[in-house]
Amino acid sequence: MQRTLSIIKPDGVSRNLVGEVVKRFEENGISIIAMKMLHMTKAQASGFYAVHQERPFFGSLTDFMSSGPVVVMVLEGEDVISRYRDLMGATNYKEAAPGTIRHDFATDIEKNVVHGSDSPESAAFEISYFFNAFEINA
Ligand code: 3AN
Repeated sequence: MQRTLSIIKPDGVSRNLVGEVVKRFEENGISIIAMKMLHMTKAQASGFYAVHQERPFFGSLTDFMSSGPVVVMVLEGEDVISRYRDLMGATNYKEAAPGTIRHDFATDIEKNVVHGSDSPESAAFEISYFFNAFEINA
């Protein structure tokens, strides 16, 4: 069993896509074992994306991620890190395969509806960034 962090980004929440994303997890046998809505400060978004701090899009990305509420979830399942990344689709929605969340809903390379951890190490960091042990219903 593996865990990963999912974020429905501010564009996904404001466009009423929470149910659509959650439905895709439930239909694909991915369990949601923790979930909450929160609105990050710019500093909190910068801490979350610290690995990208040298990238040219860092300022814009952290402005966007702190622009409105997000829904954060811990997902659990076999091989869930790569299974969830397959459901999300490529970072650039123009390259995302039909039927993926980003292909179906993203409008921009930055405003691409969802985030998912890319490795077991980043999943551990990202889950602990938002959830304590009491909030995870294992
Ligand atoms: P992913 O979310 O697919 O793992 P990362 O980790 O490479 O992609 O990038 C993190 C986030 O940064 C992306 N979800 C997207 O919002 C934003 N991003 C990535 N590449 C670009 C880019 N070239 N221009 C603007 N924003 C980007």
